[in-house]
Amino acid sequence: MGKLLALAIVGVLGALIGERLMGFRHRLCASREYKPKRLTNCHLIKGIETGSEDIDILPNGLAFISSGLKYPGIVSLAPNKRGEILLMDLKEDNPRPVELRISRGFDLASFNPHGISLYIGDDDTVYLFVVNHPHQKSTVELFKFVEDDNSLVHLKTIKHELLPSVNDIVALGPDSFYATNDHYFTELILIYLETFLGLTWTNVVYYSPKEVKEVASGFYSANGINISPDGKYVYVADLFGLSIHIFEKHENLSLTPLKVLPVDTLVDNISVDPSTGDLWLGCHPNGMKLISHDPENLPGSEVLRIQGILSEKPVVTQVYVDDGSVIQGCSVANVYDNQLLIGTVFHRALRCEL
Ligand SMILES: [Ca+2]
Ligand SMILES: [Ca+2]
Repeated sequence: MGKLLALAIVGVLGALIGERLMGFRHRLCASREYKPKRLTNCHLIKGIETGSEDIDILPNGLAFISSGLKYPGIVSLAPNKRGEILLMDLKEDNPRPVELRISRGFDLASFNPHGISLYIGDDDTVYLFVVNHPHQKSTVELFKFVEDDNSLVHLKTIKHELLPSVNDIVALGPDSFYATNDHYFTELILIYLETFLGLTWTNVVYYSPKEVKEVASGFYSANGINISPDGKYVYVADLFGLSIHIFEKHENLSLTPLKVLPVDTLVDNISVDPSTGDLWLGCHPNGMKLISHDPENLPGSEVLRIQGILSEKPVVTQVYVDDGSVIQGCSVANVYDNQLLIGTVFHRALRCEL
């Protein structure tokens, strides 16, 4: 009888693990095969070799790029090099990225920048919010951009218990934002367990110096976040949920879920074209390749454009796909005029003419 019971327990456990494994593989699009779809006029951006995780662009064509992310479970091509914020003027004929100098007193040695967001104040001051992971913790750094000097003045570091594992942010004011947490746990072993089991415990948090509160929850892994040009809707990428969540934003900063748009890929950051309201998504077409990083089977890149996101039938267009031979691990796509910038978690960056 004892043996029978043991056998039954082993059988049930085996079935449970098998079921979780199937779900895990599905959420990573582990079996997905894809063919490259190239644009005719693309060039690798010189000087970016070790990541361009997030890109935000000012209305005057200045693009800010976060580079050098070290993220648990993802390869880094320069593990001992600190991160940096690069600036590129997209109005130039042949734009080149330059590193922005950061004011004294900021701990540059442990700078590990991730998601970013720009905000233009009433007096035209440009604020740059940067998710940072010094020593694998999560903070949000607030900077003021000084254009004459190609520099960032550090204003403050924001830490909060509701911001334990921040991936991306969207600025709402000179010191307020929505942030996504991409994991519930902060210890590596528990992060792996949470991901494998498919727990939907991650969230979106509103932060201001006066109030901090959770405004949305129930994501497998909340990643990119952005806002519509009129400021009325908020878009959140659920990386392992293979979907975009659309929320209505209210005056008291709470969010109401409107709908979920499934996409067959792992969406990382979301950019919004300020003139059309179109969404540009940097995506990982096969998450298993991203985490395994096998040189024989490189992680690919995919860029999607969504038109009419609020309509009954949004149009989803696959704009660019690469098998990793050009760029690996695409995390962001952003547009300015007829230029498309494609950034990656740990690899190069591409500039294409549309
Ligand atoms: Ca961002
Ligand atoms: Ca991200």
